[in-house]
Amino acid sequence: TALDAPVDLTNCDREPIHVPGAVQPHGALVALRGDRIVQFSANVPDRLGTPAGDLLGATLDTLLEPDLAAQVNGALASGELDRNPLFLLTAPVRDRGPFDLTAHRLDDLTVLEFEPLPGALVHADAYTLVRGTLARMNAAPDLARFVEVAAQDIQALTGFDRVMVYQFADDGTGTVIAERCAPGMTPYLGLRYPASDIPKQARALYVLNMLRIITDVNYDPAPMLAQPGEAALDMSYCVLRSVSPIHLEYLRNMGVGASMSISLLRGPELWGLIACHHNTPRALSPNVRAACELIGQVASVQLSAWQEKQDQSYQLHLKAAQSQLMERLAHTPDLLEALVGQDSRLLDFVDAGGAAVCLDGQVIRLGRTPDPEQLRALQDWLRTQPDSEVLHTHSLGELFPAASAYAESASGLLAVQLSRLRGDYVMWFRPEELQTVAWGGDPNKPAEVAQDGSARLSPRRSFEAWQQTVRGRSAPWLTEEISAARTLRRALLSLVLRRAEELRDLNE
Ligand code: BLA
Repeated sequence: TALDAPVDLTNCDREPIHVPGAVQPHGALVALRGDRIVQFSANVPDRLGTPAGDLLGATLDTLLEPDLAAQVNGALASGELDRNPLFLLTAPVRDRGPFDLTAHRLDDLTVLEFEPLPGALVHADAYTLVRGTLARMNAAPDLARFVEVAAQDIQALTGFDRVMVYQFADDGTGTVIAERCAPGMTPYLGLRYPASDIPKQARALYVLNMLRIITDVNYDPAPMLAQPGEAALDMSYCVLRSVSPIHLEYLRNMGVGASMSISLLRGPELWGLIACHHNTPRALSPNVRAACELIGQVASVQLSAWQEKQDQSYQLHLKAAQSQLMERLAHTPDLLEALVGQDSRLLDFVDAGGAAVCLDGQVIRLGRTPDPEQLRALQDWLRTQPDSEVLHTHSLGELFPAASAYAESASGLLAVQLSRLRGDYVMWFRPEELQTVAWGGDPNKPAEVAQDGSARLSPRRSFEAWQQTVRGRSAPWLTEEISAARTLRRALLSLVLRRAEELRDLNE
């Protein structure tokens, strides 16, 4: 599904980057179905020395010396190369010098990629280095040191001028949390970047494929040529995949000559990237890339463990507060007393700054809350909200403008509805978290119109730090907190129901 309209800011998340129809031209690509060539990059004749007219429908013998072709065919047929991607060999191709040859299978196709040896750019002993890295990452006492080790060692392994660990927040923005850069370069450490800098189809691709490299941001793509009727090649797993022109422009505007990034996953989700820049073009051999991927994979597992540990201890704390409250509800006949009486842990229940219980026309407040009159207005507004059995927001003022007046104490609201009719609610409030965010460039100007006045948008050119103070927002409510509120709602409703029945029985 090629895009008809030119790619711009409004549709760049629809650019089908996995089927670019071209490769980065320092290497060459050939795709086979069975033993026949069905697609190749237009630079194969130039790079590998076979005339274009001889390729489609031919076997590998046309392309490689008979010995080498036999070796590759044998390896592909042996079935021992079932892992994807397959690393085959370093081999001379005719008189064109040695190439690194890698292969992978996708559906019924076999894709061969030829890359010229990067010569001096191969690290002498990747294995020893990676072994050291794994030990150092293992010994890191905390997440901060851990990502520091990752940045430092990826730089040592690859020689990139700048290596950053980039972490995504829930809203898709990303912050540079660790960095190593060559002397004289402006550091990006601590800067935050808008979610739109890495569109969602790119994030999805980066979950499938852990590593991508742009060897020279100034390249002219080599288009793919295919047999009639052949679908455009899915390059999700190709190392030579030609990348989005928008992103190339972005990198050029940043003064970058080459770029590589390695995915950091937490379970099935993209947690972050190890992003690398070089001031000039840079290629890495397949074994150095494989070492980078290994570090990325191990780092992903360890990151997940760090986060799990953090989450678990908080969840234990929540559970304790929650079971205490449930206990009180079971033993204290008066609901209000159980919720807000002495030693109540209602505030701890979801780690709030304040809470209010509106029940049977009474309003009881704990901690920092809006004043009673403001609470009544909020209650009225809540009653007009559809589907609001449990309503949560970390920027109440955006939904209910009157709340801006008390943003300081209550930018976050988690409200449990007991009876919309009577206006019975339990509410928790979170204070404003004044955040000063250092953006890498003005986030409100993600693009500018090209100089010739055309409508085509290009990424913003300013990468100067841009300060913004975010107001009217609290820390977000966590999934566990929201589900605890749902549980409390069910418990309260069944209590209310039981008491109504008891009352009825008494009256009968
Ligand atoms: C891809 N954007 C990327 C990638 C990064 C960034 C790391 C992954 C590819 C790579 O390794 O180079 C963003 N790079 C950054 C950021 C920093 C950095 C934030 O170094 C900070 C220091 N990009 C835009 C806009 C669009 C866009 C406005 O800024 C679209 C209109 C698109 N970015 C875009 C696309 C890709 C991308 C399409 C995918 C490139 C590909 O893999 O083909």
